[in-house]
Amino acid sequence: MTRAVLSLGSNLGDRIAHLRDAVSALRDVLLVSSGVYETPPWGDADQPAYLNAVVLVDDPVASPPDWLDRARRIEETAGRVRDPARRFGPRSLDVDVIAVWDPAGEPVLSDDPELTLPHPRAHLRAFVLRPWIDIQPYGELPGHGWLTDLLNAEPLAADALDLRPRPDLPLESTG
Ligand code: PH2
Ligand code: MG
Ligand code: MG
Repeated sequence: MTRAVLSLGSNLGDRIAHLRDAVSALRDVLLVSSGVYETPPWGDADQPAYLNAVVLVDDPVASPPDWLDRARRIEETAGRVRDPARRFGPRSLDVDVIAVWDPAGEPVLSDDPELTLPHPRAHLRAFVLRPWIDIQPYGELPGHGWLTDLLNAEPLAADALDLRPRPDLPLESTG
């Protein structure tokens, strides 16, 4: 059994539909999903604003690479086209594996370039940590400390001011 935190992002097409389709594709393993945030583009300013969210998932058999495969399949279903020249460029749907825990609840650490765990830039991204706090207020980013400490310190504290909660766009339908 592994538990994982996945980050969802979209800034092309019907952004909320892409995020909802991803959540729906994860229905069988979904424990909880965050609120949705409208976020300024990070890393490459010349692109539209994103919608971002985070989900906590759990699977009795999935290994860390299984989460990556699953994330990629969900991106492909959303029509994701990879532009090797724009690593941080616009995308219909991005599903990133942020952190994974083993059956004993220990964080999985990996420096494999295919799947580095935890995600090598998660500690720099308010658009990942802020939604994550929604669902795990006492959460820790393995190797970096409490989410709340990371988000309250610069440079993330300044970035967090620019995230706009979108309670009008719930990820899961309540009907
Ligand atoms: N993803 C990127 C690059 N920049 N900016 C925001 N706000 N949200 C993202 O999900 C994002 C980004 C590449 O993965
Ligand atoms: Mg990403
Ligand atoms: Mg990605």
